[in-house]
Parts: sequence; structure tokens; C-alpha cells
Amino acid sequence: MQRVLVANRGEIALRIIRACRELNIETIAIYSEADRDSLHVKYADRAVCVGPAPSAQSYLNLQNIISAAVVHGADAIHPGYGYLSEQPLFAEMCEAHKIVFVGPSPEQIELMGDKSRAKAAMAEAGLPVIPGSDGPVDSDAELISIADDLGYPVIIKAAAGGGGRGMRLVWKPEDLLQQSKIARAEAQAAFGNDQIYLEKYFVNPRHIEVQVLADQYGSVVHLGERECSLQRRHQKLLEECPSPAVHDELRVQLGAAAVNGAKAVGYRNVGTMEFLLDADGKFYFMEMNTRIQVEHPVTEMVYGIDLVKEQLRIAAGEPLGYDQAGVAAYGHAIECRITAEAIGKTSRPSPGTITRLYVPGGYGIRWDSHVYQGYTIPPYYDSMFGKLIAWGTDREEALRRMERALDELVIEGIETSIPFHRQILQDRRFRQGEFSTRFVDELLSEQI
Ligand code: MV4
Repeated sequence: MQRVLVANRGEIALRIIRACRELNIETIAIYSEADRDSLHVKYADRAVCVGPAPSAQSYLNLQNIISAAVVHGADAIHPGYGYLSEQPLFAEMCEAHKIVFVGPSPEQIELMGDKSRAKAAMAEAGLPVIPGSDGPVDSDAELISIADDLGYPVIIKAAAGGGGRGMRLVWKPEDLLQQSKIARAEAQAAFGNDQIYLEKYFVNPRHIEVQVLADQYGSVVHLGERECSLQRRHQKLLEECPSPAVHDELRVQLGAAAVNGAKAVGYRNVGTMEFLLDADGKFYFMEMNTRIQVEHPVTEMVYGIDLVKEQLRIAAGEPLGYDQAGVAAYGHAIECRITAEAIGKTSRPSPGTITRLYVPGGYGIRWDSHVYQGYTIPPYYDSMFGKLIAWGTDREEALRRMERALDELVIEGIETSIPFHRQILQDRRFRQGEFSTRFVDELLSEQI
């Protein structure tokens, strides 16, 4: 692999370019007209403008991106996260142009993109899955009978959804059919697919995900779990590795489940198995993500493995070269997603010019970002513009180090999530590791 086109923007584009540099791979950045000044454009060997500011015309423009790759002689495309990373059609187009897609096969993306089929495949592989319908639900009669069997509350999810998009909670039987109609209409509008499936709703679970790595020869290892319960409107705010709720024996079980699931579908690439963990320590498969994730650095810090380099090696056809006994965790890492918004009871986006920026450093600190002092954050994209990651020999040291780094981090000119991150870190329940997916909303509702 000699030349990689990075089909993404912002911090993840920069992250991929850095990995390529270390592997002596040339890089081609793509950018929209609103992103000319981003560091990912400056750090790449070449850069191609693929369209105007709106993502639909630039970062989602399959034709322009494939053309840029062909014209510039890229032998691979790394899609990052979001955008084209989980579009089977894009992976297929890469194949058709003899360009390596840094990810799994189009068939695997398609299978895991249908959340209902993915659950069935994982149940078949012997994983515990969230109790619910076996596959999509077609009729009202079926819906009513399955919901009655599960017991309320239930949750309706879009088969083509994922990541919290297209979900409807139903607390009582009277609301079921009305909610299912809304869910179908929303799914049709958002994904062009109105298939829905039903699950038992877990009221305050933890959201745990397991990192897997799989080569094309059938070797699969897991790199433990990440704690992802701290979310707001299904956007994660802070993640950690390991989870304070997962003990060694549970980790072995979670890891074995994730590895078995990946093996059962002949998976290749890095991947993430999402689980819900209930108060009794029982876990249930929810969905699988077939991309590198935003929060991958916490796993990298604890396991000492560069996941983006591994993706590139795997895509180039190299074998993993190590087994489960060859990976080991050391210490604890946490990530704060720094966004351009004021977070409170009423949150508001805050794009604009960063008039002052001091980034933290020192032992155990990592800052992944495409911004610099004087840079203007455009209003068109996701509000996350940086990730601050802190590692420590144990959770307490990682938390203290994160607080120290947040103190050092100075950002002026825009509002950011930093005050809210500090508040989370100061919370007694968070410090004790006692929290669930409800925590962030509770913290916000306690605010004056
Ligand atoms: C659930 C759930 C409880 N029960 N499904 C959210 C993200 C997407 N991957 C699925 N998600 C959830 N699915 C069942 N059957 C809880 C979540 C969930 C969540 C829900 C509300 C508020 C915050 C949440 C954070 C993580 C997961």
C-alpha cells in the first residue's frame, strides 16, 4: 500500500494521515470548500477539493471521491467514521475500481447495517442478544403479541437505524400502534427503509462496547471494553477503558462473545460489538459497528496498539501476527470529546473563530484535533473539534490527570463542552464508577 486517500475530515482525517506517515504511505486529503484551512488538508501530501460545504455535496459525494482516488492514483481509501464508512455501495465502488477499501467487505457492512439481521446472526453465533422480535415485525398483530410477551416498556428500533437514531420508547400497550406508525414513517424518511423491530427496554443499563481486530485469515482478538454510558442525545461525551463495571471474569466472557460473533461472520477489519449491561452484570448484544470509532484512542492507550495502523495492515492483506495471549491491558484511559457548544439544560452550538488556544501536554496526555489558534470552526459539520485523552496507571490517576489537562486547556472565542466535562469529573457518583446511561440527563436536570 503506497498511497491512501483519506475520505473524511477533521480530527479523524488527521489521525489517519499520522498513521500513514509512520507507515511511509503517501496521503491524499479530501476537503470541502468550508474546510480549506483544516490541519488535515495541510498535513496530507496532496489535497483535493471534492465539493461545496454541505456534506451531501462533498464528504458524501461518492463519485467525486472515487474520481479523486483514481486521478491521484490512490491504491486504498480509508473512510474514517461516519460519512461513507458504513455504506456498502461505497465499498463496492472501491472494489470495482480496484481500490482497497480499508474496512470489511460490502456484504459484512450490509449485514451489520441491518440491525435486525445483525442481531439474528449474533444469536445464531451463540451470543446473548437483547430479548425482542426475531427479525423485523411486519404486522400490527405481531407487534402487539410480541410486546405483550416481552412486557412493557418496549422499544421500537429502525432496522436501518443504529446509534440511537430512529428509536421509539413505548411504556404502555395503548401507545404501541401509534408509536410504531411514527417509527415507520421516521425510518422511511431517514433511511428509505421502514422496517422496524422490537426489544425489551432496559431502563438504566450501561452501554459497553468491545473492540475487536480481525484479519482476512480468520484470526480475531479483542482489546477489552469501553464504557460508553455517558451520552447526551446519543452523542457520547466521555468514554473510558476499561469500564469500572467490568471485572476480569466478565471481560473474558464479553471478549469471547465478541470474538465468536466476529468469527461467525468471517469479519475483517477493526470492529466494535455494542452490548447493554444490566444491573445484575448480564450482557446482551445490541449492534455491531464496522468502522474505526471516535473513542478508539482510550483502547490504544491501554493496550498499546495503534488501531488505525492495524486497519491499514489488515486491509493490505497482512496477518494480525499475534493472538489473544499476545495482547495485554495496562492502566486506565479516559476521553473527553471537546465540542463547540455550551452544554446545559438548554444547549446551543457555538461555531466561530478560536481566538486563543493552549493545548495541554505532559505524561499520559494526548490531544487529537485539526484546529489551531486563529482557526474558524465552520457551522456545517459535527460540533466535535478535539479529543482530549488521559492515561493513568489506574482510574484515579487517569481522572486526576484529565482534570489537570482540562485546567491547562485554554480555548477562547467559542463556547465549549469543557465546563460540563469538569462537572462530570467532579461528580461523586462518577468518581465511584456508579452511573448508567441515565447519568448525563440526571446531572443536567439537577442543574440550576
Ligand atoms: C437500548 C437501550 C435500552 N434498551 N435498547 C442507544 C444507542 C443505540 N446503540 C441503542 N441505544 C440504547 N438502546 C434497549 N432495548 C438503551 C440505549 C441507550 C440509551 C438510551 C437512552 C439514553 C441514553 C442511552 C445511552 C446508551 C444506550
